[in-house]
Amino acid sequence: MSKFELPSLPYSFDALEPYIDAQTMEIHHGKHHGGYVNKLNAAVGGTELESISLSDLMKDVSKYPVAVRNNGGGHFNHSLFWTVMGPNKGGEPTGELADKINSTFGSFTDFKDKFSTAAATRFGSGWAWLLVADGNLVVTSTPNQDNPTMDVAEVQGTPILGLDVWEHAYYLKYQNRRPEYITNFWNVVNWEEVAGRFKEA
Ligand code: MN3
Repeated sequence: MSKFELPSLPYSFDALEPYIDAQTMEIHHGKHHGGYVNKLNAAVGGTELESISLSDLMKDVSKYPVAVRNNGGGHFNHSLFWTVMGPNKGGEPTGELADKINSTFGSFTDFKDKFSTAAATRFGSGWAWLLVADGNLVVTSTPNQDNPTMDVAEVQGTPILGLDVWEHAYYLKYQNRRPEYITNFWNVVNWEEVAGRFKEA
């Protein structure tokens, strides 16, 4: 049992201040992400799903109980989310990723606008994504804890950047001001990590 584990945060809870506050990070990581891990383990424990990797669970998620979709998605999404942020980050990507963003979206500013709009217009709870599909960069969003690696996703591919727009991700600091949270997110994006994921996609 306890097959899946909550990964430790790669920085301190207050590392993303003032953009994301320490209390939000502590609750978000420990209670929310921790809760998805516990519920995922409960859903697969003692079943044949226990031997299947998280990425394989995502790929065929339509075949499994909805608890796997919700909590497996929650575990997958947050595990990515923590790593694509960091202290003293932000700025702009460089190298191949920067070139691809420019050729796909026109400019880095155009890309940011498109991603921010996807994040702001996702109704209710969900995620905004930058993903790679057939070598192309695509911006999309998903509801709840769905992600582009799931067979149920409208737009499928390998996510390289994700933004959690559930209220639990920003409400303590921003209340209903989701657009302000999205604007500030750009100050903590770890572009080295995103570029590494782009290379591997
Ligand atoms: Mn969350």
